[in-house]
Amino acid sequence: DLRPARSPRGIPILGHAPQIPDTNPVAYFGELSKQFPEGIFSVDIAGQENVFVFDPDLITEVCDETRFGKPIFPPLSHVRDYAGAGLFTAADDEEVWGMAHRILMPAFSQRAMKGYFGQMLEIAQNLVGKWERRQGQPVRITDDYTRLTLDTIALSGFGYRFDSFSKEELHPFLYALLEALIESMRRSQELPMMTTQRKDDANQYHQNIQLMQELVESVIKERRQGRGSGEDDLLGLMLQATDPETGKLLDDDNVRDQVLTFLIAGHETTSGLLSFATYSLMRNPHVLAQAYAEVDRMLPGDTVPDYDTIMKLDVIPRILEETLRLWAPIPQIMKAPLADTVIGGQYELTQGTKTNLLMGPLHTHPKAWDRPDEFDIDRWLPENRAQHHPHAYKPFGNGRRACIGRQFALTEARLALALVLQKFKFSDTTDYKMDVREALTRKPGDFELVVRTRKEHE
Ligand code: MNH
Repeated sequence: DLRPARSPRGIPILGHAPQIPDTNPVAYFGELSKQFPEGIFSVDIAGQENVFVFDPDLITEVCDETRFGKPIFPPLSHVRDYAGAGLFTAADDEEVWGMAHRILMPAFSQRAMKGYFGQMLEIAQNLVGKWERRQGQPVRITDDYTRLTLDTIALSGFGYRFDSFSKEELHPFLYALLEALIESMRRSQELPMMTTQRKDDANQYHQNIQLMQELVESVIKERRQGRGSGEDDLLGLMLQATDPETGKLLDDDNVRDQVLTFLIAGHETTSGLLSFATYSLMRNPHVLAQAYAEVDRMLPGDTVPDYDTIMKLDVIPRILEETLRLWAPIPQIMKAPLADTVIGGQYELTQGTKTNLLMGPLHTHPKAWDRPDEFDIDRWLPENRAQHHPHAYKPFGNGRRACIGRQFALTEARLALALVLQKFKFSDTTDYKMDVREALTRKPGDFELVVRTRKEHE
């Protein structure tokens, strides 16, 4: 028999919106999920039905691309205010999505990763240099990983240098982005008339968007004026490659949208991954010891890592996979049924219903994971991996709208973690308590550790 998904108790007329906190709403939905062992619930947000799903078998149905697509609703429709019709925020049926996807895929092949390796290494060495100079001092870990990932995507994707490690302050682009993301989230939780009343916030929002777009203009201008235009990096493809299907080039507006999209999507999440991985290693000394042993075996002394060695690592990739399970930097993605449908044989979803996948509850669902809260990298040994539920792990999303930058992120993160562990020891002198900050993606807030080079203390 058919039934609607259950809802938490709400206030009539206003729905559940008043209970949803402005900060860390996804963490709140994760808490709510504990009241719904059936793995699905429904919440009214600003007058709209939102279904949340986290049972792996229900997720299996939602991941069926013949039945569900990626809709562009708030907050993503607000992110379009700056990312436009870039890959992340384009609708499934927008022609530019398919064009950009086909044009940019070659830039994310495994072979392409080898081509970016030199630039990834250069920036990772900048991080190491900074931490060597900070010997014995507390370091803002997440900020420095953000410098690393922003500089890496800008250099390898666009030949553009932020030089973040030569500056005390984070680049203004990052403050503008953070504020814009928070404003996009906030707008998605209120009625439009509330947004209209917040005039100062709207002004600030437009200034932030302008700052980001001006930066993008200068990235593109530098390429158009400067060095040879035959580059086969992301920007080279965006400016020169024709779509094999339509034979068309991306237009200038779309190139701008893509550059901003990649500057955002290409750094936020990887910085979160590295931060949560470092945190997890501090909390799991036996895993940290395995990681040091691997690095000392594969990269003894001051050996400079090369691409082939990084691809042969085993412990570090499993640390990253387990980190993405417990701390997925994108904690929620949205799908919607293409037509009225029923999932789990009983839950009716009408066409277009906002259907949110909750990564935290999915990635710790007892149906799919033993000792779900334990950080256990042996889950990712080949023999154990084969036993996993096929749809209980979605840190990179699903189907054709899954992350195009997955290999890029994993290559960059493997290299950075390997280099950092080759050089440094950390001590958690302030006994850091995890303080997750959500701004579409999530990262640890105010995460500081004292860094010391390993040589002098062994
Ligand atoms: Mn990434 C889409 C997670 C790194 C560029 N990315 C997605 C989605 C998830 C995701 C989840 C699907 C979103 C949705 O369904 O709405 N991405 C990650 C994680 C990391 C990551 C966890 C790092 C760890 N992503 C990167 C990097 C780049 C990148 C690095 C670029 C170099 N991601 C994208 C783009 C999309 C995307 C572009 C949109 C793809 C599409 O819809 O065509």
